[in-house]
Amino acid sequence: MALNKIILASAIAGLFTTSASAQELVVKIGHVAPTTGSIAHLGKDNENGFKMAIDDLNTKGVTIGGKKVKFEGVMEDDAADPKQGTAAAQKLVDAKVAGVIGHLNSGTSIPASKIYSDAGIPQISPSATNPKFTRQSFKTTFRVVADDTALGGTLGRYAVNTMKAKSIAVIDDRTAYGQGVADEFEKAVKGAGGKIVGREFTNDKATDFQAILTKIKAAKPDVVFFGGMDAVAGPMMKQMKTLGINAKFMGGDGICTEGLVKLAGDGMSDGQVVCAEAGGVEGSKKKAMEDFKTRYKTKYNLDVQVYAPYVYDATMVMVEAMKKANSTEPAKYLPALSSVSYDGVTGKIAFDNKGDIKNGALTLFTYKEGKRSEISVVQAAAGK
Ligand code: ABU
Repeated sequence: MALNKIILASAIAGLFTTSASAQELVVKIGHVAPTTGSIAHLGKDNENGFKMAIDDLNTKGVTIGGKKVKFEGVMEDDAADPKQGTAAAQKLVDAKVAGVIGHLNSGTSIPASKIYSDAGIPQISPSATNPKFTRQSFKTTFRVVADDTALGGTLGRYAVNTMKAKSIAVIDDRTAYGQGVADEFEKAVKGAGGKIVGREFTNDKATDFQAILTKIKAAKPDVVFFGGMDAVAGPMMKQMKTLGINAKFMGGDGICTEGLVKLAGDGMSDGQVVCAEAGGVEGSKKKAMEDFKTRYKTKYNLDVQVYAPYVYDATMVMVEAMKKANSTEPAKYLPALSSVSYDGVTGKIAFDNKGDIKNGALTLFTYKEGKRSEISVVQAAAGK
């Protein structure tokens, strides 16, 4: 009798176990960033933000359509190269991911967006700021940061109206982001009545800027704006110092990183740099962002570079749409993503009809004593 009871209990337990595991749904979410190459420190920062979101979701537990979901991150490296970007996108489509967070760069996010659109897979970039990204009429394309019109426009007006710059030189790295943000900056400077005394370009792998900086020195600018990333900006600032170019240095979110301090070394002086992150929180919302940065530091023993909180929120907002739609199928949760409203660590996230964040903000920063130091948060819409 006792033996029969044990057999029956085991059978019931077995049935329960089988049924519980049948109720678990594995959902793959892709992530792409350059985790090799000169901005690998930024790509890894993004990837860490993504892994933190996946870990938090799995720890907390998410149930969708009556099934417990186990999220699986599928991470790809595009090396910030447009060709590798499209190859990574195709790999993720073939792996049947339910959505993609990325890419980091505009130059990779834009070509990859067509691949995701053709496959009907939602893509949220945490950092690609070229306006074209969301202006291709793709229903699957979203971003959680303000764009280069806001970044370049705000910085251009700030240079003329607040910094009272009289003569401004502009350099860009000819990438979709660098050239785009520099063009917007130049337009805003001219619109505010400022004077552009030089426009030069380099590339995103360059290390020697002697030729263009010598030309710029002759134009005697009081501000040099660089459209590009911190890996190029750092050595450029060092060479400006060597050449005796005593100008303020401005740039968009691509240079506005914790890493710029090390990359510029003694080429950076206190208050010399003014840059903008393509997002920002004020007042009571700051606590969530600060808490995120503390948790990130504890988990990875690293400081956030710039984009990790935006990657974290992009992942969370995608899952929020899945929960709202009660489905992880792209075609079913995509409409919910378009109309989502989510309070994240980077503020409120809701999208306009292009897939751009509504009411995006910017944060102006400088650097003091080797640390990024906030100047102010401004509303991006006011800058457009
Ligand atoms: N937004 C700055 C870096 C990423 C990009 O747009 O290329």
